[in-house]
Amino acid sequence: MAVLPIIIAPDPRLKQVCVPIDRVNDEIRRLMDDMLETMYLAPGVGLAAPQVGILKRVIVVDVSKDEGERQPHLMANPELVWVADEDANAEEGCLSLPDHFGDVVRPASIRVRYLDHENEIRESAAEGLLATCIQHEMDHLEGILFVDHMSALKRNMILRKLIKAKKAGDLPVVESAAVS
Ligand code: GNR
Ligand code: NI
Repeated sequence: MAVLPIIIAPDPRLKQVCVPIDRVNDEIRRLMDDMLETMYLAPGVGLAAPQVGILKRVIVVDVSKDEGERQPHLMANPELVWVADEDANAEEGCLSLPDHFGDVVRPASIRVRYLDHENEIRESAAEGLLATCIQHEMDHLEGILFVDHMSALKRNMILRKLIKAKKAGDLPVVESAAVS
């Protein structure tokens, strides 16, 4: 497994709509495993492939608190097949917007259909932090960040601070893969 560099906003790679994968083959399984290792090290409770520069519809999530009892969810091509009428407001953070937080309203519970690590179609229900996190990761696959759900004033304040921090050398700047 490998730890991958995480892209910090603003960055055009975080604004792209990601492409579906054909099947979960060895390459995608390896990507999922690398993303999980990257997420645990960060540490974070979720990670989407575009955050490591891979514009494919792959996400990983683990909201378990106890390191001894990890509960990783590895998902390719996730789709919401049901959302509750009831909304929930939760404070969100993002590894691509380090040290910034904001409240986001989303459906309180969901059902999500996806391909798992073994390329099997699965469907899971989620509520609470797990539902929040899955929706946050699915947003990344559409090029949407949690700040896009906030006012333009708050969003631009955060993005300007990140630009400043990158210029000051306080945040990593991840290069695009070289074109060969
Ligand atoms: O680590 C993360 N924490 C978090 C907290 C509340 C709502 C969503 C998240 S996801 C975030 C990791 C991340 O950036 N995933 O894309
Ligand atoms: Ni995020």
